[in-house]
Amino acid sequence: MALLERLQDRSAKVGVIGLGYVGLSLVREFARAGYRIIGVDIDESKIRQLQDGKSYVMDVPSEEIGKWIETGQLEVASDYDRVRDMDCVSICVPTPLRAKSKDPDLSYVLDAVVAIREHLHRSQLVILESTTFPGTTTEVIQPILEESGLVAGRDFYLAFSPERVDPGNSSYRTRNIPKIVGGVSAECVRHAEALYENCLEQVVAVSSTDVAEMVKLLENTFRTVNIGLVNEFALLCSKLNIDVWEVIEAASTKPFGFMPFYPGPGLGGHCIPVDPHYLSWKAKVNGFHPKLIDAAVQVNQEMPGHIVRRVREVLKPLKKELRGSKILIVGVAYKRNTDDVRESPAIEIIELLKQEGAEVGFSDPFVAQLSENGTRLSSRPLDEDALAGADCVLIVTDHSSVDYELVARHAAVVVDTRNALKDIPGEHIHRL
Ligand code: SAJ
Repeated sequence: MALLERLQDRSAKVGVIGLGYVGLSLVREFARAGYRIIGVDIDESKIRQLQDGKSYVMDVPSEEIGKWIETGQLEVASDYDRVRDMDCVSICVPTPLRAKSKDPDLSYVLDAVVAIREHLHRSQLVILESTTFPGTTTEVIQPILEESGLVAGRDFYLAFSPERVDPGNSSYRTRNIPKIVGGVSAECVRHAEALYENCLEQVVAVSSTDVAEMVKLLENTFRTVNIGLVNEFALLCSKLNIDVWEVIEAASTKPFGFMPFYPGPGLGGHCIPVDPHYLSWKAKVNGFHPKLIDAAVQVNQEMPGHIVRRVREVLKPLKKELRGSKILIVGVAYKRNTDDVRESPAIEIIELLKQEGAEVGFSDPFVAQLSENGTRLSSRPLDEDALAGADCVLIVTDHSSVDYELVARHAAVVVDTRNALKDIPGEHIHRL
């Protein structure tokens, strides 16, 4: 039976490469739609946890994983051989940046694609979901897969569909986030649509993989640039002694043409600080210099340094220097109510404070340990001792569960980078 029919009647065996927060969220929707799934991840510990019915992703419950494994609906493996049994393969591996050059690092994608090539078979559907620069699917992946002798659009199907998972967002899950799909040919799009239409509420086909790749970059670069704008506003407002938070709140009353963003200690996560670099890199290799995007990236990158200067400023009237001062950081995750510390600005802020000779500790209800420059810091309980024992309390992430009244009551001085203490008065509270 043709793949299209097997996708439509859900008898097709779907594969997911990369079982992180994106891959596992996709597995969940495939499972709910009734597909049989083969999940592959090179991290053996992930495979073991899944086989034991344990989840390591906040949004995918262990009970569901246990049920899929028990019923045999989900099989997981750490080797790519299982690709040969897949009718379609969704690639959900990381696309980070190279540490030094900040250039795109497609090594995880290339490893997966080279492995898939070894097992690629006729009428298989391959879909890349990882965020990347426009041209990746047709200029990088397609040639590698066609080294198998099979031709995309004729012998197998090749598409790009950007992941839009927002970890911890209970209103928008993979199922009800519209799914963008672009293909190497009309047939490729058609097959990718048939797969997703069975498990997601809305599928939006675009005219090419380049467009689909660019859609995701626009979405996230839009955020980076607007966060950069509001961070610059914060720096300007503090020069003019204007409360930027009040300005944003009042501007938000405009019912059209405005979308609030909020200043902060810098950009964290695996998307927003990364994606604009993928775009910039592609632009520059094509002789285009994205001035505005680069400027916004720079503003955001300078925020950790600004926060450290702010701490130094508030200690001065107390005749204290950073050197020898005890700084307690409240919240180190990259954004509120998540345990993810990837690219968190807190890490750079800790490094900078330590370079100035400060003694730094942290308290985060979601993060038990943090490794920074090779040393491991453990989260302290947020209690009166910890707060009163610090020369300055620095709020970097505004988790909802933190008792901010307690912080304001016992801290000698607070630098609040998230307006977490917005309704709490106090001369000792200093906002961005
Ligand atoms: N941030 C600010 N000010 C803001 C918003 C965010 O400083 O006004 C900071 C956050 O603290 C964080 C970083 O920017 O450090 C990124 O925050 P984010 O809210 O953009 O959250 P992410 O990184 O989880 O972005 C994801 C993205 N989802 C995908 O790429 C699939 C993004 O497209 C979503 O719009 C975003 O979640 C979301 O809306 O939550």
